[in-house]
Amino acid sequence: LNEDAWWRSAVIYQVYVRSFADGDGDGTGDLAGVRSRLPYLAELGVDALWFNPWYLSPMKDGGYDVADYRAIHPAFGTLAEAEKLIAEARELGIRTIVDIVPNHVSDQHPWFRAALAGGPERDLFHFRPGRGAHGELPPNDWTSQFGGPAWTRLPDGTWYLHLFAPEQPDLNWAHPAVRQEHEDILRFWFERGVAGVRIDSAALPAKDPRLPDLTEGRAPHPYVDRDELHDVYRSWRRVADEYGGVFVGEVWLPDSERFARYLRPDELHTAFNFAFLSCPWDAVRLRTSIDDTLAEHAPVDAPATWVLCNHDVTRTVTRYGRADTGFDFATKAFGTSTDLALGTRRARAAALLSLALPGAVYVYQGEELGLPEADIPADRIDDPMHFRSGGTDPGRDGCRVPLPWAAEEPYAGFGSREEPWLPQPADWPAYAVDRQLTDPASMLSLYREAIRLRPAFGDAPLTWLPAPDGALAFTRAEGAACVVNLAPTPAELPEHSELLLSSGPLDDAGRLPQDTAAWLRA
Ligand code: TEU
Repeated sequence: LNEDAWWRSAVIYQVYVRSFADGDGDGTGDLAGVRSRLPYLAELGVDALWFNPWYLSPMKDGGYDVADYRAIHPAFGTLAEAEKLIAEARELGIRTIVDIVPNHVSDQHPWFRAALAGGPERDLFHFRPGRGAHGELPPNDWTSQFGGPAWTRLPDGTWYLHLFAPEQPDLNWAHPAVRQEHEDILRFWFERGVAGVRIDSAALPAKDPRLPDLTEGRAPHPYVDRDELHDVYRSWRRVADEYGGVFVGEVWLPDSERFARYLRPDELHTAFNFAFLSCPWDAVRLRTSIDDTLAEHAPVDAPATWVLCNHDVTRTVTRYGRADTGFDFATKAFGTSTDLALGTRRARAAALLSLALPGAVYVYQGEELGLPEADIPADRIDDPMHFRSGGTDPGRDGCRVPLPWAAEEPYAGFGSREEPWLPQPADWPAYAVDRQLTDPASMLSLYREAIRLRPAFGDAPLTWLPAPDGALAFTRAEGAACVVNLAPTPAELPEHSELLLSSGPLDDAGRLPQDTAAWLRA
């Protein structure tokens, strides 16, 4: 495959810096921690690292509230250190992707502070008078993604728009200075050697200037997927092309045709495909999801991407381990319980499935360790989603817990001298990297083997093979095939094929048991 097209089939590892590794022992992960673990990432075999926002930030939303897009958060390190990290990773063959947040800034960003002081920077945001006799009601009926109204009132009586937390005021993308600034920010990071940019909330930045009520129900939507965005991303693409940089958009859209409109030779190279996050563990549904994804990408010649989890969703082994327990007469409710052994088996099979599909695969830190979702004690929750939902949503901290590196060390080897910013569950040492490295049956060993063997699938398209009910089988280049069995009946493997890797043991008759995947070569 052409070097320039590395992103078409890359394995991209997502680093949530705050929880990856603590280099200076203060309880928060940092760039020193990442640098010290680069050999681990190289041995895992990943092609690129995507860093969640590592910029200066009051951390009201895990860094998605950016106060300065050109400065590294002091708890993480310095800009010079980031440059070193980018160069050191590149020497190991690993590219870097940074996370740009165009929809909003922190309320501590100099622009918003100047706007609050009454400067012309007000035009860079959405300030409006309220409704009601005394302006005491929000300007419209929009709600925040984290719950509650999307508006906050200032002491002077005006309101400002925030689709997320109040500390994340939305930018006015109709203003030329906003566009100019973001193109400069892209240049700033491409100049520092980054190979790509993730675009946060990529379908949200443009707003209907009338800011109409949602209940007006008029199309197009006043803030989701507006046509103006395509012009913005076309000018971003011209910047990226100067540096050979690539984009991955976080484009949450239910309509696949609207989604594909972002994937153009003159717009975004790729976008996250979140379909597996909501797809049940069912052979027919998975196959349909894969076919739909491939079909929506084919006409625009963009590679598909595959995502099993990220920093916003319940960890994979927990999600796949949720078995509906039916009606519970004690609580008079339909309950769900989590069977982690089942979830882990399925997550292992899902890993082999994703890594065999055509396109790029994202691996979220800890996914390769099979970490479950953690329960966070109420008094330690950090995520604004929890607070803004009035406490009904547990928030996203359960998938953001500091990683276990060494079973025998304090805080499972995360590197902290004091308790890390989020507490680790008591069984975290059992998942530690050092334990898993010496266990050929561990999740980490499976990911390492799978990433090493993945080139066997080449860059050829997928062809489905006949498979028993409840199983999936497909082949790609040079006769490499993947079989996943979701059914209780063991599946026969194709004759005369060599087993490259399986997510669990075969049965005594050499068949593939339930919730197991295998890679084969004819
Ligand atoms: O998420 C965008 C987004 O749409 C979220 O509301 C997402 O649906 C939710 O987190 C799912 O649980 C991005 C980031 O990934 C997220 O971490 C940020 O909080 C958000 O943008 C605001 O920048």
